[in-house]
Amino acid sequence: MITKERSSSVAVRTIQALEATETKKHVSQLALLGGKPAFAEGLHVGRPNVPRGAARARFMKRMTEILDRQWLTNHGPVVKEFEQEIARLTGVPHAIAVCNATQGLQVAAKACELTGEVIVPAFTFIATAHALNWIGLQPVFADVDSATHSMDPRQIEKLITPRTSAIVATHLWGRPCAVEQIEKIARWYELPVIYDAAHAFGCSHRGQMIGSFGSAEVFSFHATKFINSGEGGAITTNDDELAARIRRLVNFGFEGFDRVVDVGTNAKMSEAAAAMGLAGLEMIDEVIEINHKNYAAYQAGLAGLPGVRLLPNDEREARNHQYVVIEIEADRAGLSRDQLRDVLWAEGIMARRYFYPGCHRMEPYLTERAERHFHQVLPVTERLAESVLTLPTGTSVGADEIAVISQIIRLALKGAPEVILKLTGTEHALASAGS
Ligand code: T4K
Repeated sequence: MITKERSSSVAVRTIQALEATETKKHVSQLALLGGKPAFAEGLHVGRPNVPRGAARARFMKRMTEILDRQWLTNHGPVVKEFEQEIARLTGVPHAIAVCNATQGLQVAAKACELTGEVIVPAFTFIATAHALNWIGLQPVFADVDSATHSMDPRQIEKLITPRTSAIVATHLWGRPCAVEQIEKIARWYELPVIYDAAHAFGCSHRGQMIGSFGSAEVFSFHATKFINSGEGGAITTNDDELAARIRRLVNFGFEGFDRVVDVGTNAKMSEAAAAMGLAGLEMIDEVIEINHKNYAAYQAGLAGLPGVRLLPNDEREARNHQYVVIEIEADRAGLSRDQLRDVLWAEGIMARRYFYPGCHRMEPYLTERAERHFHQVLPVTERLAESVLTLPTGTSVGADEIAVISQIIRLALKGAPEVILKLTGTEHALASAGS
């Protein structure tokens, strides 16, 4: 295995795969079957894009200024600058920085005065549902659309009851959900829509930036997001009154000194986090370009593989390409998603089965549904939970690593019977894999 550091202004890549590219030509060389792992150090989904070179120097300078100023949080100048940049890039009048998107969703829900039930997609990160549950709301799960992986608008109406107070839809993988259809239903039933836009910073829908839809949208700048502030997020809105309320709620309900007018929380972003976020924004075009190239490399590497579907991206729209998502159709691929994941993990390719097993199958929702004898069928969520795998991208990987990953997937599918035999330890597997 070769380990060689290479860096540009943002790329933080460890080229560890060259030998593997040259040598992994036969199934028996797969690490699962006794070969050497391709990536000794591990390739992760969600490896942070950290500032390098000039961007790092500017980040360090900002940190020094923060320390010298002795103003560390509570809407300091760096947070204000970060908010202005978010507002500018999303084209909204109001962006309120928060400590993470989970709190952001809670604050947005409180600001919109949600009560009772809220319709959410079942196939999303658990934070979408938990954020609402945490403030006493009941998430009601809607199935998602096969093509977009986001909430299927056709499933919404049948879930609306007199207790429904809102729709919270996710733009999963940074691909916009069915905004028009969802908002049409919401208007008819006079429900606010909040978007969980945790994945969708820098993305557009019909030429309009995500951030400007619904009552409010909530971004995440967690370490694993393509723009990160360590922990962090932002709520964006076009609504002046709602923005003023959100600002109060983020800061304990204060309106000026000594005057509390609302039950608020502490969801403020710190100056250090904002400095990291600004460093990310300075690199945004470069990071998106790297992600886009990585996506194209996967497209080429995985082309023609039966049963492997790389989720397409609409090239006419702005996309951040921060998630590379494949669906494995086990019958055609010869391996199930989980079997392929086992092959990849053995190689140090830490592909993730986001968002298995679906929110409705996690606690407390699983037990609640069983207790209510609520046997709602969510066929698309169930299928995606068994078939989706996200692959490493970002500034830590490049064409060399992606060629190796693709070749390993190719070899694994070619040698499916041996892989299954190894994983299950039964001769029977060979027969069933061949059928
Ligand atoms: N809504 C949606 C749709 C979301 O996806 C999320 C978060 C939220 C809301 C809530 O946003 P925040 O409240 O977090 O702002 C990760 C993230 O923690 C989470 O933010 C993210 N979505 C979710 C999709 O992924 P895990 O449990 O997969 O994280 P973890 O610790 O396994 O990290 C993923 C990989 O990243 C690791 O294998 C290694 C790498 N990593 C991670 C960190 C934190 C690093 O290399 N360095 C790091 O510092 O949830």
